[in-house]
Amino acid sequence: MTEVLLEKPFDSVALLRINRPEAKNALNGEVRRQLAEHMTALGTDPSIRAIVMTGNQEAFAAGADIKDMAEVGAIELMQRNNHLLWRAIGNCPKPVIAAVNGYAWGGGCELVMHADIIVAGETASFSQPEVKVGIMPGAGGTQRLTRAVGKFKAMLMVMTGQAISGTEAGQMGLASLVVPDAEVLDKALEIAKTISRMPPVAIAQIKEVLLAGQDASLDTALMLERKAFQLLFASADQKEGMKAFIEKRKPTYQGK
Ligand code: CO8
Repeated sequence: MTEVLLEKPFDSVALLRINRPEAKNALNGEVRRQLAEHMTALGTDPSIRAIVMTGNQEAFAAGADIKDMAEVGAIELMQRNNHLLWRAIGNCPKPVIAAVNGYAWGGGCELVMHADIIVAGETASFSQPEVKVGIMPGAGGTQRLTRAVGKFKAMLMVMTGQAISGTEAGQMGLASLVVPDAEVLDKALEIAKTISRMPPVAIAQIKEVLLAGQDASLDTALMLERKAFQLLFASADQKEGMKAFIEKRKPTYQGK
């Protein structure tokens, strides 16, 4: 797999790099397939506790590959079943951190929004420019963006294709953290390392409940939270975490 490179910068942390620099990391079928395969494998690999996905300094990804879809028909597009590849990324049970430098446009911005935590460089560029090529976002750009920044900012971005900087993305709620461009990957890896030391069962429950709760009524979401909270008292890591606190020592979590 060369369109998406897998590295292990440290124990328990995987780094996925989109690797099509000649096309500004445009997401062709192969990139999406490889991303989905990696996410599926890493999602069930007990040795992995956090995943960072990134591109390069110029581009996280400048969109879906326009050359790959310029002549496609609606039925062929439907039969590509691309949503299954996107779903594999969105359904990854491990924490996913996007480290964003350069263009995160179109499908690239949508890919970023599949992550749980977004670290953006100050001069990164976020945009949903699909309307400029006669289409609209098709992998969550109208929905995840609206949930992140609200209706009015989302409408402005999606209807004009106007790009915003990483700094603006941070102010609007489209990034968890904004740092100087040169520090993006290190910061994302540092966050991944911190999370990788947390109890994995609790991290998995936090991710699942937070995401599922977004689409539920408040009462249902609070019930989901309560059940997951109670479930964690069946974990060895809860016993270890609280015992370690009382004994004034560092906990050792085993993911059990
Ligand atoms: N698709 C295909 N090729 C691309 C893309 C892309 N999205 N972006 C850049 N490239 C290619 C260029 O064609 C060029 O190739 P070549 O050297 O062969 O001419 C190479 O990358 C370098 O790009 P530029 O020379 O254009 O570089 P610049 O620095 O001048 O400009 C930009 C960079 C501003 C990012 C510019 O390349 C651009 O505007 N790209 C297109 C951005 C865009 O419109 N993205 C949205 C695409 S539509 C989409 O994402 C729909 C998502 C739906 C999700 C569901 C999918 C199935």
